Amino acid sequence: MDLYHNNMSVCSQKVRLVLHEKHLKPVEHHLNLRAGDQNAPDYVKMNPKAVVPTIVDRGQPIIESTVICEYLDDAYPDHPVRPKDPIERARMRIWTQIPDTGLHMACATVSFALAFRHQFLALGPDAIERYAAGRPDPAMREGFRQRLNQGPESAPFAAAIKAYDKVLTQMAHQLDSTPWLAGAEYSLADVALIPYVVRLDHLALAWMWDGPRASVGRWLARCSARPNFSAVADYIDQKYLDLMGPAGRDARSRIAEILAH
Ligand SMILES: N[C@@H](CCC(=O)N[C@@H](CS)C(=O)NCC(=O)O)C(=O)O
Repeated sequence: MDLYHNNMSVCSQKVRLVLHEKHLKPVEHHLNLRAGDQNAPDYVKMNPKAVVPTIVDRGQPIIESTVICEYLDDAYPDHPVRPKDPIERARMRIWTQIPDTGLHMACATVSFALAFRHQFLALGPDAIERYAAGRPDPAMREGFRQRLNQGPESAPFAAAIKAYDKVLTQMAHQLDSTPWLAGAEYSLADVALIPYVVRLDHLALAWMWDGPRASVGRWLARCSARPNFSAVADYIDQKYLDLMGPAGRDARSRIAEILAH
């Protein structure tokens, strides 16, 4: 099996969490997303949206992290990551949809506004243009250009913080009564949400689950103590943390203001 991924990408973290849980060791191909490796024509043939991750197994490329995670559990059933109980499995799927129906975009918007756009802006206008031109789809090019101008004062940032906040409330509600998101067992529900909560932590925004949502912090501690968390911890790029932590700390009062309205 081959894995095309990026060390800090949330969707790659999801897939690696499942691979590590199952003790599967694919050949890893690390893509530098700032250099535009994901736009290379050979990669776009496998993943037409030019995003990571992609796995190639049995000669077939498989894309979309949620689909990949379920594929891995179908193809490699040892160390299952889906509850047997149909009710819990349905609940698991409600959680795994959450990134795909809004949280992933919210995470990208928040991460870009606070930190990632500064990485691009530091590259200078020529490199930015080369990167934008390499995106395979005009809507993606436009979205990327817009994001470069959207800082923490922008309306999309406020909407993204509110979307994140809503998910944290939903998580706390569930985790007040069960140890894991789908119920009694660790599952793809937890895998789907871990990277998004870790991202807030990397942005020094863990205060968002202080107080009535403290069950989210206890859940994150339980997730981090599991051996498969090496799929996140062993791939951390310190340069990203050095950028994200201070940026998130600087935005605390702006975020508190958004959440107060
Ligand atoms: N729905 C896709 C989203 C994949 C995605 O957006 N990946 C990001 C990293 S987490 C990416 O490759 N971004 C590259 C870019 O924006 O240029 C999935 O779940 O696999």
